[in-house]
Amino acid sequence: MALNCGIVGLPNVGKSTIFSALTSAKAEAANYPFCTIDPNFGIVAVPDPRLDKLVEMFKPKRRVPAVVEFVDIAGLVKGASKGEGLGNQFLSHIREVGMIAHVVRCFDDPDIIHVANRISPKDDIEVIHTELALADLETLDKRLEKLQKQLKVQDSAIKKETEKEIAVLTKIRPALESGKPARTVQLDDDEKAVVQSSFLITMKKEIFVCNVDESGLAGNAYVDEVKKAAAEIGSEAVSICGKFEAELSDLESEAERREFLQGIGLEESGLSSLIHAAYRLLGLRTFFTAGEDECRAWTIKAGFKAPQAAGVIHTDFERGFIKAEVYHYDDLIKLGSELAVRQAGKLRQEGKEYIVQDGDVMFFKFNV
Ligand SMILES: Nc1nc2c(ncn2[C@@H]2O[C@H](COP(=O)(O)OP(=O)(O)OP(=O)(O)O)[C@@H](O)[C@H]2O)c(=O)[nH]1
Ligand SMILES: [Mg+2]
Repeated sequence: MALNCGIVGLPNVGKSTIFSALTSAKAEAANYPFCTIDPNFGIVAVPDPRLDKLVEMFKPKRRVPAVVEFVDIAGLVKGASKGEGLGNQFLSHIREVGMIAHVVRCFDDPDIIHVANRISPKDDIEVIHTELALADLETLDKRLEKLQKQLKVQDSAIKKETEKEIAVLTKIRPALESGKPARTVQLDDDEKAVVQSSFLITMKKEIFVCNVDESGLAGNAYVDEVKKAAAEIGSEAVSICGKFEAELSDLESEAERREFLQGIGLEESGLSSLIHAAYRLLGLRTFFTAGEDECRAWTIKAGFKAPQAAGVIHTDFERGFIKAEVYHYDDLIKLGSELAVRQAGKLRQEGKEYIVQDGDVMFFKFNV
């Protein structure tokens, strides 16, 4: 269940620059709006120093980090839902991502065209939110039309489900109509489960990415504006400077990267602050499997029980789950080796009801 993340924003704000810097893929970036037409897909390893430490201890043949997929699409302009610019047909490429990264221009440079001829993060964000809401309104209305037809069927169970979905969609509609994200509508868990299948983009969590230049990394007035907008919707904003990020990802060793970051007064890279924010907002957790063959990080949702976590590795593991042997990464570091963990009685046998914790090192016993 790798996390995937769709990048949206106005044209020419630096989406492809950031995408390339994050993924080391070379997406075309140029100083004209609508440079990107076909979507770019890229995969990055989730930076996790714990996995590096496990590799140091187990010296496995393979090191497999968790990954995040990014999708970079064409920019949206005001009126995109009515066909302005390239329209919003490209949104179909991000309908099924787990999260939205909304890139906002937070740098001054008279040479780089801004489609509205002014730099105003607040207005830019509003334009994108309106266009996404209108795109969702279109999706929602199509769905409603289909559901209305479905109401005519005789099967009472289907009819009941259909009525339920119509009720939820009708509840969401006014928000979209006024340009607000669907996620601003209060829904209970039942209702949320109903809309999941209709792929509303504005139901997804959204993180703002401030595209800053070197001087903006320490913060600037534009970044403050974005942070305020993020706080209003219970989200977060991270700053990324494409140039720094690209240089950083070219460095070979962890020590070099740390030195580079310290040199500019940062604790972590833009990539890792973005991924950490995403894990926080989406409630994602990491567990590990570690041995001589392979050390690997796995992504799960908070609250996953042991069999569900096993299912992320292989469906057979979930189906035939017997038990899990578990210890915590922190105990391994404290005690120095797996053997020491065992001897200290910190390796536990856990059953079907065990809720996997972030940093657990797990070994599953199963039978199929
Ligand atoms: N000065 C400056 N220029 C930047 C920065 N980030 C991106 N640019 C430039 O802005 C222009 C647009 O960047 P892109 O990455 O192509 O923008 P985009 O959002 O993908 O644009 P579309 O695909 O057209 O929607 C390019 O010329 C970049 O080099 C920055 O932080 N500072
Ligand atoms: Mg682009």
